[in-house]
Amino acid sequence: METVFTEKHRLRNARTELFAGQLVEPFERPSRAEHIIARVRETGLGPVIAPEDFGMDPILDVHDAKFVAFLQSAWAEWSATGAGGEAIPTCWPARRMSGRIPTHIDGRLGYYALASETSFSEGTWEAAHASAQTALTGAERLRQGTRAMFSLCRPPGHHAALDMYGGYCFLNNAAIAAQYLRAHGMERVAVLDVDFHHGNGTQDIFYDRSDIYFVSIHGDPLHAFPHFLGHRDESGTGAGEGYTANFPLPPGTGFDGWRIALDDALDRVSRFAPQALVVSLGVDTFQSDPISFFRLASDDFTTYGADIAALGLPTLLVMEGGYDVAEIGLNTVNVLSGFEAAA
Ligand code: OKP
Ligand code: ZN
Repeated sequence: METVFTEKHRLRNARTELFAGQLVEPFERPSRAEHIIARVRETGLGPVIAPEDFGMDPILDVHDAKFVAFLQSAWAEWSATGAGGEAIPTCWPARRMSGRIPTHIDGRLGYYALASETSFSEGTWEAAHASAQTALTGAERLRQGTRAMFSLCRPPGHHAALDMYGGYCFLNNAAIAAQYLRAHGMERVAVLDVDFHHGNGTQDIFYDRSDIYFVSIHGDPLHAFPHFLGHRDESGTGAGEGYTANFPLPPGTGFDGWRIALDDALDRVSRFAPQALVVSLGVDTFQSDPISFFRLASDDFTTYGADIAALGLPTLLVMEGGYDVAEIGLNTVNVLSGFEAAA
């Protein structure tokens, strides 16, 4: 399997994350990608290629233009206030308040953020843009007939919605790739999200559409971030009714329970009969992930990689979460090599 990767991910290197009432070193840190690419190289998974530049159009096909302009200018606007730290929203358009977009950066942060743990730092836009191009390059290789690609995206993307960032995500890499495949000849594309957290952004972007099927297996939002989306009864709206499926699972879920949900999810993908599959690949389902509550072991990642390959679809695996940094390379590449062995 080929991997798409660029060192530009390092431009996303926030110093702070609001966690447990304190500003701590972010869980989503550059060393995550470094461990993964090291394991890709050491296992000889396949060639590592640099992303090409597909420009802004495929990003604007998925995200709101004013939101994207905000991401591009947020750091400059924040720095201009003379603030000493990184940009963290402190107020939101809560229930029964106005939906007007504020002028001041403090208001704009709250308008476009869906959570406050994700500090906006210098270089964030540049890294997010490169991450989206990494996903697009994988999509383009798939379109040209490659069976499987790994886009080693960082920062991750699946929480980024039409016009919201947060949960460590700015641009929705998987959604941008899926939409690119739709715009370039594929009639039906499925997105399977196996990250521990619900892919609220991807669901939001495709919720009213029947041409992109979205299915997610994740920690029950009653107990886990993003808390306000990902319930079992969310199944799409309008023309998209029946084209979203959610499998929220309880704290302590191990591989046996998780795999039953995966079988169901794969069955639905198979019945949708897509021309390609995009996998939002997070390995924060691992038993010792510091912010999650599933119990998968390292070998389980190999097993489910093979399960996904058995669909027989052109498959783009897009990196999302995973925060046990010491094991992230092993767990991620286990999915990829499990896929390869069964493909
Ligand atoms: C991003 B991705 C835990 C708070 C968690 C943010 C988690 C973002 C996960 N108490 N806050 O889906 O891996
Ligand atoms: Zn996650």
